[in-house]
Amino acid sequence: MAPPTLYDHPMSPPSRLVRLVAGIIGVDLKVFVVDIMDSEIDMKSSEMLKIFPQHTIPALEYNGLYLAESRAIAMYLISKYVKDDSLYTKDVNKRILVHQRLFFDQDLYNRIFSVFRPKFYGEQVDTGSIDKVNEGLETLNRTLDGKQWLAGDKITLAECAVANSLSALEFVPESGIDPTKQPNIKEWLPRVESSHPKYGESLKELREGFKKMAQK
Ligand SMILES: N[C@@H](CCC(=O)N[C@@H](CS)C(=O)NCC(=O)O)C(=O)O
Repeated sequence: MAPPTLYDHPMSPPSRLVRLVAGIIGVDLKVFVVDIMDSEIDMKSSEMLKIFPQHTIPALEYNGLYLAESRAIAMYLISKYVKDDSLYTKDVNKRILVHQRLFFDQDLYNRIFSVFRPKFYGEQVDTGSIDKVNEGLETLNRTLDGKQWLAGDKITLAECAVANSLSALEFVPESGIDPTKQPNIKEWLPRVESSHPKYGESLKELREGFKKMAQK
């Protein structure tokens, strides 16, 4: 059977989460890169909205299923292709903690987005947005107090999501936001990144992409 189709872009942080998770669990996806910055592409046309229900990338298409939201796509891929309990346990009392962290991550990522979005448009970042990211990092740091992992005693999908969100901060070093100023994050992040070679590959791809963008 044909693999699911992923519509994404290698420099879109939510897209990178799906690529990372697919890589870790070893699922081959048919990938179509969509350049949402291309003015020729109308993401809000009725044809496009069928594939991109929220006019956003990433989006997944599989046997008549059209799915938006990177975290939901990642949950779907793990639920469908991973038979054991790794990354996304089937135990509801443990799984709900993974969900909680994923909802937290959605909010954290939106805060981070408010800091790097202005750079794309040559605008100034306001200090309030920077404060909100730092406040989110303090919460993350507290969540990790006395813990190795975010949700339970094993690495989960929450780690993929939060580490991926934090990597987007590499785009805005001038913001002065440094997650590793928080002691628990400083210990946790390398633990996550060394847990699977796909993290290193994802970061390398991101850094090369940033370099190319800066040259432009
Ligand atoms: N919460 C969504 C966010 C997706 C998102 O905002 N994607 C951006 C690219 S990084 C996009 O497609 N923006 C186009 C738009 O909002 O119309 C997710 O995690 O998938």
